[in-house]
Amino acid sequence: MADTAADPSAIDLSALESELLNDVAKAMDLGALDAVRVSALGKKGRISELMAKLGAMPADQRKAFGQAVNNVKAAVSEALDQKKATLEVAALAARLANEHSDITLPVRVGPEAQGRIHPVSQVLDECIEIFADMGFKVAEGPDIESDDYNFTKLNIPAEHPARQEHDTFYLKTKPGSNAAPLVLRTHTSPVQIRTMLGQKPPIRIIAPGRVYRCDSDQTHTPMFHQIEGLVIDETTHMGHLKWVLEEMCKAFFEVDTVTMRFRASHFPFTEPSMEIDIDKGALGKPGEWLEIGGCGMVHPNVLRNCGLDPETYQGFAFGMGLDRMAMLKYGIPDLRPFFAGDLKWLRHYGFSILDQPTLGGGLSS
Ligand code: 2U9
Repeated sequence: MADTAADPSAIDLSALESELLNDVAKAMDLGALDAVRVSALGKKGRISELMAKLGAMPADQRKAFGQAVNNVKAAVSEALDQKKATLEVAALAARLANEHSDITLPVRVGPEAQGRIHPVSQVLDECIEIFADMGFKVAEGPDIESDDYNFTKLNIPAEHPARQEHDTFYLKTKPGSNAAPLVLRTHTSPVQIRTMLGQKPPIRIIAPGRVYRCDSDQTHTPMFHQIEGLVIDETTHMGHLKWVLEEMCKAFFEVDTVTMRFRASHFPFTEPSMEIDIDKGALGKPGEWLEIGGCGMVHPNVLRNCGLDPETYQGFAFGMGLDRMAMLKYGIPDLRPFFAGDLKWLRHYGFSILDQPTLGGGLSS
């Protein structure tokens, strides 16, 4: 037998080629094929080792033998490439036959579905939807107000006892200044004052927003939310006021009928003034009265203070606490967690951002 280690030209190249081509043909998957490639063409592969020995051969043999090894290498490389392409097509066909996507699976929950709308925002959105349907526009104003807009123009002059009842937060004035101090608004009524000063009737607005009173216990927080409404026209009367509030309560509590009681009261900015009670039947407990806000016909002095002649114009106003409305509608027992930023509470009492309240689609569904 020829010593191929000492004389590589003695090797039977055509037998080696057949052997390697046979190995390629037998490889059943891409892993097995790669093992054949490494055994033939890898660094220590059989063809690579023959190539490495070329340098040590006598020059007259080197060219012909090198050529012959290259032919084997080319044949094996081509067979490897072809087989690889065939196996890749087969592997893809097998994946397509076995793997499938279930397009009926629910969408994975993303951040937009995990976020929660605070009950106060939900109730505000519900109120805006209800009042917009009755033709009201939303009006807004600053949280820091002048004493004039928050009190004086609303028929609450300096020294009026109602100022004490409002537990007002006053902002510091410059030392030596005798200008009236600014206040954190104690109600959203200054928004209606600004509206009346800025536009002629007919006026039909709601004014929702934060209000501040220096008061805190189980049922009061120093900041809370109100929604107030104002309608000014030439013939607007108490019948309109009662109808608007009744429609509002039916839509808000999502019931067909609601029994209401307008109890005589007193506010400086309305005359006559009333407190609004509803029968708890709307909440499933008939026979008990529940106070939900106050209302009245706008006081002639307030109209005059805003440049409107009370002989020509009249109208009504009302006010309700949004936090209290959220507690009533959604059975939330305590006011304090409204402002605690507790995610566990928000996950329990909050609303999906994907469910926008609409009158047609349901306010709270
Ligand atoms: C103007 C004229 C009149 C708004 C009104 C009430 C009665 C009222 C309370 C409800 C619950 C405040 O949050 S609460 O404690 N509000 O009882 N508010 S009439 O009257 C106005 C407003 C603006 C120019």
